[in-house]
Amino acid sequence: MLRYLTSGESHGQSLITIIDGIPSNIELNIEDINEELKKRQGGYGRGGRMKIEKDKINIIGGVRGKKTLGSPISFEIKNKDYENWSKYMAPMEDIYSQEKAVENVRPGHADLTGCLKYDFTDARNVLERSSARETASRVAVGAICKQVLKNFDIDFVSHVIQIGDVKDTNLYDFDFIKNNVDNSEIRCVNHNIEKDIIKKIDECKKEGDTLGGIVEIRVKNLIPGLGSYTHFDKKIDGNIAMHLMSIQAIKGVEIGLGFDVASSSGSNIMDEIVYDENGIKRKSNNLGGIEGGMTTGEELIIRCAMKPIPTLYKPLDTININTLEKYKASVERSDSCAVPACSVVCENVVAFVICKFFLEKIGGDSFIDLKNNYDSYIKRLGDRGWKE
Ligand code: EPS
Repeated sequence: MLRYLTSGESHGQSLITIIDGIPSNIELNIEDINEELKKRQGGYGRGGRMKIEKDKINIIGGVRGKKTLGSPISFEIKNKDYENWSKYMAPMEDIYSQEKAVENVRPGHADLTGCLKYDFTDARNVLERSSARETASRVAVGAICKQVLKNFDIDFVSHVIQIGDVKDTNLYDFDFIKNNVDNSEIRCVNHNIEKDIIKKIDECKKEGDTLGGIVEIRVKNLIPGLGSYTHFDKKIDGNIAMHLMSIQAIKGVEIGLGFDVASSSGSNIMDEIVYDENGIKRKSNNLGGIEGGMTTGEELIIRCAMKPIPTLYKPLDTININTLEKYKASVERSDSCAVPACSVVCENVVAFVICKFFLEKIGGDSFIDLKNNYDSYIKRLGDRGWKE
């Protein structure tokens, strides 16, 4: 079973990750992993921290001579900012915790409930781990998973379709998004609305406020049958939603038409099935590539709504958690808009889930076993009328 664990605080020494279940003899390209990390750091609206960090993966175990060993892969992403924080964050030394204490808990962040639950008088103990800094680990995990799946032509892309109230309602081809998204500093492929969004982020930043938005993730060249209808926890849509909802600030996930399915009749929603020289296909893809908790082989279309970051330079009303007196919330360095970065995070989180279900369906301890099992499944599907 593919699984991973992450550890590390936002201003601690580093982020540590162990990923277990990647088969042996998968070639890894470190530049591609670092490129994903770089994309996560980018995007118009990011705060000061991204000027300090240059996230890079340092693989420690589970890989030899650029090939996976089939054993757990461990890696580290260093926090350069630790140099400025060691006297407040050192794990095993006396620290000056009071100087960086956060007592005026920020509405919308984990601060208040985290302090109550874990019995802290300083919300720094909470925010250091609840920070979206942790998503650097998740992106690197997804980037490794993508390198497994690229051997089977499974490809991923993500883009921003809404920031604040500026929305792009077009549905683009996968390749169009792939070819254009990295040229946009807000990861939005519609250049007509790009300027409006940048203006909106600038205005928001000036007011000390933050903006959320919606990102879309696409996966192409999938095979039918990842996931299962047979039990609730085997459904791939349920797993995708669970992993995406666990990303900091995500408040909604939809697949295909998503919430719009509710306002239309069944005959307008279901994707009719045809068989011709291209094999078994659907005439449309309203259900976003998943039926009965399984991939259909059509493109996966997923959207996520991100709330505005709760750390505001224009702080809201709150209380001091220790005195319970009324205060304005603590002001911490923050991003005015992290929606473009969020699209990179969501894409890589989906890559992990797809890889997990792919490995479960296809199986194999080594790349060659995986390849043989894949070919045999594709052949069997071919006998039933499905074509790649
Ligand atoms: C982040 C690092 C953080 C923030 C942001 C995401 O850096 P710092 O706290 O040092 O400014 O930029 O964190 C949050 C949005 C949050 O809510 O904590 C990163 O690496 O993505």
